[in-house]
Amino acid sequence: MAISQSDAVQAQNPQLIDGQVTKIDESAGKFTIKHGPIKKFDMDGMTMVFQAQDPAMLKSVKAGDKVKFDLEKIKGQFTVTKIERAK
Ligand SMILES: [Cu+2]
Repeated sequence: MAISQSDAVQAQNPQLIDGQVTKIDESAGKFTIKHGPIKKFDMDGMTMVFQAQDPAMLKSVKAGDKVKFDLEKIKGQFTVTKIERAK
């Protein structure tokens, strides 16, 4: 009953949401993201505008980039708290 280390599944953060940035509005501090289903907010896939928690996030990705991101509801507003380019 040997367990092969090579069978180890690459860990993925299950909380990150798949999406694609369609627009970045630096003056408003917002992203438009076409996102996949978001279980924690009971949302299906759609395109919507999100506040960036940190303005630097707006420079870390470009329109057209596939991304993985995390979302929180802060003061009633959906806010991207983390975003990274998908590999
Ligand atoms: Cu949505």
